[in-house]
Amino acid sequence: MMTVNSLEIPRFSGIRTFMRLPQAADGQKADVSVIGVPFDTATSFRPGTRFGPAALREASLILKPYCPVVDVDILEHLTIADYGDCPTIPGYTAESLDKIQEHLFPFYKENTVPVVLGGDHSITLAELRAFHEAKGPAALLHFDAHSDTVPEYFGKPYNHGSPFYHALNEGLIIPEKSIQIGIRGPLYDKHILDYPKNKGLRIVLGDELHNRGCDAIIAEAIARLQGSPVFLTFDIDFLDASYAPGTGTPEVEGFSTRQALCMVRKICKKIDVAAMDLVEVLPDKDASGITALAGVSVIHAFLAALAWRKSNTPS
Ligand SMILES: [Mn+2]
Repeated sequence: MMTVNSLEIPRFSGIRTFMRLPQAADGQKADVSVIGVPFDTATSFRPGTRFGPAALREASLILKPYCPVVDVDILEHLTIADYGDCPTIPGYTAESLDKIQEHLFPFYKENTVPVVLGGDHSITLAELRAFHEAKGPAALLHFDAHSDTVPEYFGKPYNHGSPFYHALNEGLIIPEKSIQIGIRGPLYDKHILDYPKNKGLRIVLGDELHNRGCDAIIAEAIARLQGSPVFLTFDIDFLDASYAPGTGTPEVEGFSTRQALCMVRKICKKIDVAAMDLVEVLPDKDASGITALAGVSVIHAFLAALAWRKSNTPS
């Protein structure tokens, strides 16, 4: 599947699809399926991630297919198509989660790797439900400043701070094969992480990642995730607020874009990632576009690792 030749047609021209790749017609199959989920009703603080998919597509115009770090040409080994946006019902979280799950299910059922552009982090619960329905429980590789395991907000279950509480509760993820990386910032109380920890989820606090370094955590993540189908969810606020100001709940004491790309490339070369999402990009607060650029770069890092795996697997 060919992208537009940016040496002939300038990359700032044309209709915006992810990486200028073809917009897929119904029934068309690709190794990787890009789908936007423009939903931000479940945001606890500042809203606006409903415009995330559009901003990510715009930022992705700048991406090129060859990754020198991994030494792989993504489009040489993967067909990728943009399937447009998933329908949602603004203002109605539970109903939207059902709609998102229904819309995404065929992608998880097919032999394709869905890459979802968020949207607030509540959408990952719908993705994990669809994933579970199609493939069974997932091993979770989760980059975030927040654990997102709060049982309820304002007496209501669905919020962008609660998807992994429900994922654990509904058996959508295998806790002993899952890992959260980069969790930091002040919490509501001392015991708020007890539930996921007691379930067996590995939570790598941001402070631990800073102290032990990326390589130690990369090795631990690979050991934990290897041998299972993995769901990768990347909340852009894993990055420090200085690298990703355009997000709903930014946190300081975080990580650089370079550290994130390095971790994603190294981990994803060694594990079987069956689906990913990139959530919480908020364009209104992203004055210079660096957050969306960081977001699509994380996706590019993942695609490079996926292409590398394909090129190194004997067929
Ligand atoms: Mn999150």
